[in-house]
Formats: sequence, structure tokens, C-alpha cells
Amino acid sequence: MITSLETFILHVPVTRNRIADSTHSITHWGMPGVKIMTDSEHVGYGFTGTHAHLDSDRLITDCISNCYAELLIGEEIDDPRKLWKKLAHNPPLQWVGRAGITTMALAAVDIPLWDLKSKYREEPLWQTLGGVSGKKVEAYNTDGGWLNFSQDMLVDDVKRLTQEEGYKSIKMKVGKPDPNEDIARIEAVRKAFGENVRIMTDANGRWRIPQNIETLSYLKDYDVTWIEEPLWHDDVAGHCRLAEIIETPIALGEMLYSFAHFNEFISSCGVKYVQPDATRLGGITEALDVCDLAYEHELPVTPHAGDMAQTQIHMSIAHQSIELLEFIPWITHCFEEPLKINSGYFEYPQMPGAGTTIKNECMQEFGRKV
Ligand code: 0YR
Ligand code: MG
Repeated sequence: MITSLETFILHVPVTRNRIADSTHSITHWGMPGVKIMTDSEHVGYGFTGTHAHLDSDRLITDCISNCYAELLIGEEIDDPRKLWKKLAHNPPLQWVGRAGITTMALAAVDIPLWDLKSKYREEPLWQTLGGVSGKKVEAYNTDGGWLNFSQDMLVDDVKRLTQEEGYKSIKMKVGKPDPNEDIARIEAVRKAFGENVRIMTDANGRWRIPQNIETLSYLKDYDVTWIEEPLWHDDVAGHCRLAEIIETPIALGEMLYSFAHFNEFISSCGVKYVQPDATRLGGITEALDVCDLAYEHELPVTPHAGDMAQTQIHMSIAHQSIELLEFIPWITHCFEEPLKINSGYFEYPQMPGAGTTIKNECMQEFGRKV
């Protein structure tokens, strides 16, 4: 039975002090989250992912402690989906927000419920979700050659990731002010590594039709697996038009904060690679619903790693639509059982729970006042 909740905010430094994509420049990854205490020895941990702005992080932890906590005290944790419905179908909260702060807070609360359920069952979450050993989940690495790094650094990073660390797939950012620079960077990676590396590209919502159509059309010449978030996040019609014009498949989902929003994109054919983020769209519970929807439409799911894959590895092992999952190493050192990647594939977590148990020393070192 749930007895109390305690929120936290961690700000963990990113690689090399600062990274940038086409729309954001950040120094820390933010983890507003919550510990859920029970009348057993088990404690559940969950968090969402932000760009570490303390004031907006506090809106999320306030939402948890002021609005969700009282709905959970006294509840049993055997059925996270039942509790998810109690939290999500909540008229006062739906009035003030059906996406954003309320759903990120919901994610941060849903994940510890799954964490607790698996801890009670003494098994890793992928088993609780029906996963079996043997399936391979590939990791692709996004932590190379951010847009604030030079083309030489990009090539060096891809070399380290593929030749030293064993990744077969990497994602690089695009959306430089000068489109020729984007093409030159993609060409440099393709030339340096030939067909041995799978390249994904990510414009983080930067581009517009028709201004950037030429750059978008070039991507096919470099055998780019997907272009992620080519247009602004809410532009369903624009993505549909684009999908008809360019050959490179479209990936998106990290900025869609509800099942309904995914349903719009999927049913209107504006997306090929579906990228739910369980830390941003209402937790494991709602992300699983999106995975099922994608499966019905025969679309591959490649989750966006707002949790740096730490929790979503469990969902990825368990769900038949997922074979590829994003990885960024920023927060891995914070967990009792850090994720491990071997020759470009995730190892299976072994500890009971959702992989979210945070080390005390990380709470101390990176914790900010809620
Ligand atoms: C930095 N992954 C992403 C980072 C990353 C963002 O803004 O949050 O680039 O989450 O788009 O696919
Ligand atoms: Mg992205």
C-alpha cells in the first residue's frame, strides 16, 4: 500500500559541458521525479526529462505533490493501469492541461508504480510486461557531433562510437542556419564510414515547407534511415504533405504528449518511425498503448530516450514493435543498475524493478531544492 510520496529534482551535467541541436542549447539534463513509499520495504522511483530549468521543473514536482499524491495515498500497487486511469481521467487536471506539465508529471508518477509492481514480483520490469529473453534490442547513440561541435569533431565522435564502442547506428543533428553545412556534415560521415554505419538525422522541429524542401530531398542521396522532427511538432498536415514529397521516412513523437496526438499522426500517415517517450507522455502505461497502436498500423516504434533508455529498455524488450532504442549516456551513472550496451546491443537488466532506483550519492550531488 502506498503511504507517502517525496518529489526530487536532479540536474545532471551533459557531455562536454554544453550540447546544442537546432532549437536547444543545454548544459544539464533535468530529472524532476518522485519516490513512492509503501508499507513494505519497497520504494518506487520515477522521473521525467527536461532541459533543467529549475522554475519549470518545479511546476512538474508541484503538480505531483499538490495534485497526484493525494489520489495515490492508501492505494495498492498491484494494478498500475488502474491507478493511471484514476490519475489521468481527472477532470480538474484535464481542464488545466491535457499535455505538457500534467502529463510529464503523470509519467513521473506512473513509472514508479511499474517499478514497485516489479519489485514486489522480484523481477525486472521487462518480465512483468511479458518480455522473454533472446530478443535483441539495438542501441543507437545520439551523443556524437551535436550542432555546436565542428564537422571534424562529428567525424571523430562517430569514429569513437562505431569503431571503439561498437555502435552500428548513430543519430546526428541537422538544422544549421546554412543548409549546405548540414549536407556537408552528412556527406562527411557517409564518406568516412561508408555503408558500415546507419545514419539517422534529427532537425528538432526546425524546418518549414517549402523553404527546406531542397535539403530534405537531398537526404536520400546519403541513405539516411530517417529524418526526425523535420517540421514544427503540431503540424500534422505538413508532415503528411512532406511524407508524400520526400523519400526519406519521417520519425517523430518525442514532443507528442498524449495518445490522441499520436493517433492523429499515425492515422494520417505523417509518420513512419513512431517515437513515444514514456517519460513525457503519461508513463509506461500510455507509451505501451502507443506501441500497440503502431503495431496495428505495422509501423516500427523507436522510443525517444528522455530517460536515456534506462526504463524504456524494459518496454523495448517486451514490445514486439521495438527493435531499436535511442541511447545517450548522460545519466547512466546515477542508477543502482546502470544500463549496459555491448557491441551496439542493450544487455538485459537483471535487478527487480524498472531500472529507476537512483543512487543516494547522485541524489546528494545533483539534487536541487524542490
Ligand atoms: C537536446 N533526441 C533529441 C535534446 C534530444 C534533444 O535538446 O533534448 O536533442 O532529446 O531530440 O532525439
Ligand atoms: Mg529528437
